[in-house]
Amino acid sequence: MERVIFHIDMDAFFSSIEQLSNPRLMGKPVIVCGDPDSRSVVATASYEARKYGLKSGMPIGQAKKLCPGGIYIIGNPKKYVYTSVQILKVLREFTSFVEPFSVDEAFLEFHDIGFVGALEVAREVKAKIRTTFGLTCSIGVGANKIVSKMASDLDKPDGLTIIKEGEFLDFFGDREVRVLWGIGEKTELKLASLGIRTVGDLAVFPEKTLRRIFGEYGSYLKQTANGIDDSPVVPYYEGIEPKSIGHEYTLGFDTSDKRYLLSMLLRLCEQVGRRMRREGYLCDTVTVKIRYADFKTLTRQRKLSDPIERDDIVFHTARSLFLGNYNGDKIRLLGVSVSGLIKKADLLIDPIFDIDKRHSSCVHVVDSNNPAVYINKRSARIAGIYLGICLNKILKIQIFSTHYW
Ligand code: DCP
Ligand code: CA
Repeated sequence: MERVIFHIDMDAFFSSIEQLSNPRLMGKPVIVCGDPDSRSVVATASYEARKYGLKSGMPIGQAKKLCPGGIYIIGNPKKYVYTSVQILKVLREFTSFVEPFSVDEAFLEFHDIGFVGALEVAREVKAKIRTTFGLTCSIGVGANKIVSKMASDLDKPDGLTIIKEGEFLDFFGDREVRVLWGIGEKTELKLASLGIRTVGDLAVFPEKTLRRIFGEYGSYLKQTANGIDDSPVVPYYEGIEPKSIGHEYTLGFDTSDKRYLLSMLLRLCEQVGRRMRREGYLCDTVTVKIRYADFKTLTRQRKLSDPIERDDIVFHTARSLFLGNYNGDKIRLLGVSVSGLIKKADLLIDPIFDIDKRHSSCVHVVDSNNPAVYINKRSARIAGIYLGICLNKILKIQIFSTHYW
């Protein structure tokens, strides 16, 4: 069965939605961020604002200097998640093989339509998204996920790029290795030390040597550089579980005040615990993230002896990780996440939580203040899965963190 994979990536997703909800914003530089008067960062900038050099993750102060006439809007995650769930539904009309990849990206798999058929379908998908939502997307088409993902980035916004089998290196051979999906800065440096600068260099480099240096990952590198990938598109209705649940917080000011930092850590642990219970998970690993004022970032994690869902144990572990690793310098951002998630419903024995009634009633009170996130029961299920997937993507994690909102 011949596969053709689409990667759909919505253009300037959050700001396009804001422009759509307020036509006066159309054609203007719109920046979606946290409180623009505090130390938040840019979540995204409309293409009009990108002309001034604005991009995701840029501190708001810097953005305002580059684009003083920009319209800075506090983001509304509910609206974005709602829209992405609706978009997924529309995509499901084209194929049942739809894998949400982040809040505004998805892979679609088609069988036996060939690249000519794919062009037609891709145009239909774009038209449908435009007429249904008034939004544009960019689509990459390829024989696998890596090729389609990289293709969708080539012609943004409102692009459509098809890379047929055997054409991957024509498109990417001369580009620097960092354009490859899954290659970070460290790998790039290591590759450079081997004289590998471009995708083409990597594509012809002996796999044996790569494996000796990078282990299994060496084979991945070689294959990716040749546009080879057989990873499946996993439709979301088959049940994708989140791998971690986390929150992070950029402090209002850099500080080394331990009491304040620990109180922030406690707040983060409560948020994480609340989410775990709401989504019905227990965890067995706690991770703490510390970003110092100079942006040096440290993450430390500890595995617990039993799966838990209690904030106090999460906090106790996070506190001990924090105190054991904190060097006393000023901190800019703190984060807490839990992983090793287990569905509570899948446990054969009662978790500690159910036995400890006192704690149970206590968290009930905490959780009852929780604002409703989901729109209705059905979309709650989809959004739950969806949020979970988003949490797995380092970048997208930030959407749901107090970082912005
Ligand atoms: N996002 C965020 N923080 C980041 C990156 C992205 O909150 N550091 C949010 C805002 C984006 C959305 O996720 O609108 C999707 O991210 P993309 O990287 O796909 O960026 P955009 O859709 O905004 O732009 P593009 O047209 O480049 O895809
Ligand atoms: Ca996007």
